[in-house]
Amino acid sequence: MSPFLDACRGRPVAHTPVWIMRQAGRYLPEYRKIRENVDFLTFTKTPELAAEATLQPIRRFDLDAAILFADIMTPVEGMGIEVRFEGGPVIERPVREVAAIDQLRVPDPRQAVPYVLETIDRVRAELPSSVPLIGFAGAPFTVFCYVVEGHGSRSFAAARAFLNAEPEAARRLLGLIADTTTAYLRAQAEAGAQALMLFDSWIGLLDARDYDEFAAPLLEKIFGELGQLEAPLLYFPRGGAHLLERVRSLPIDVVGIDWQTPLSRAHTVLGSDVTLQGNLDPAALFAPRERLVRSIEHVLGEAAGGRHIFNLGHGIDRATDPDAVAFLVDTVHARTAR
Ligand code: 1CP
Repeated sequence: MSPFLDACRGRPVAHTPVWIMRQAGRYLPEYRKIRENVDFLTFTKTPELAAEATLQPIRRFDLDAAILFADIMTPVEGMGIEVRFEGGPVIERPVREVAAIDQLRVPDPRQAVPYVLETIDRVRAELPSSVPLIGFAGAPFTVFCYVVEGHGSRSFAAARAFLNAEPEAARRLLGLIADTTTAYLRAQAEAGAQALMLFDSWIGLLDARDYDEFAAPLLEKIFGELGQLEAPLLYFPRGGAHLLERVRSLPIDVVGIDWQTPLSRAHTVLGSDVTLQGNLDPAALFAPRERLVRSIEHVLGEAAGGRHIFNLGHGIDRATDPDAVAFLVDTVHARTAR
């Protein structure tokens, strides 16, 4: 019995399930402690540590799902692209030429990321059966943004320039990322991940025409192939309010909604056959309790009458007080108990 998996599938639930994007990480003192002497890359490649980071928020809070501790750039190294982390991901040699794309490959996850599969195995052995494990990857366009730009950015101008200057080469690169992603997520499910989520943090940078040309066919292919597995499929098109009519036609179970988009509006556009996930502003966790309760109630009101998984509208801020997260989780459960 898992309220999270039931909500993904649109089955009745005893309470609205809740988990928090980026729930493992720097806002938790116990994470900072085990990260103290290990760099991020080594940390993600050490199953004992990555499993512990995945489980830490589950031990502390009454969350309804766990999410694998890894990064959206984790599968990229196996393609032949060197990544390091300086706060965020940094690509040693950004991919911007046809010749560089020709050198890339679609790796076998068992060879490229055995540590991820072992982490999943370790986590599943310790999770209670009511708390499923979410496996995840970055969506092709978002991974493309980092691989071409070379680092984080607000506008990803170089990546979007490349898309327009070299559309054929860009499509090849996007296709390689998509095939890597499909194999990576399938391997996660085979290793024990019970739901699969694609983070498309930068898809909102594309207009609808470019979404149709460069993103939609790959998302359809990835989700179409993964749809044969048992795991529900989740998609988070951050900043994609203008794309929701299109997202509606993807073969997915759950759409993550950012906090700028009212859930009632998302529901109107997406219809009743999909579960909405979100969308409290992460900054609301800094409010005094009464104000936080009103914000939680507002989200629940916006979601009323539809399929809903409570979450933030983007990742939790690292300065958040963990006690506010405990309060949030317990409040959602108490207010939605049926
Ligand atoms: O030292 C540290 O702790 C590094 C911070 C960190 C962490 C904890 C990074 C670097 N990645 C992660 C783990 C991570 N990343 C998880 C698992 C933990 C959890 O969610 O509980 C997940 C799901 C991600 C996903 C991720 N990484 C996204 C998509 C979601 C989002 O927030 O938009 C993106 C865009 C990244 C790239 C990335 N990795 C790390 C950072 C700081 C960033 C953002 C870089 C930027 O654009 O500035």
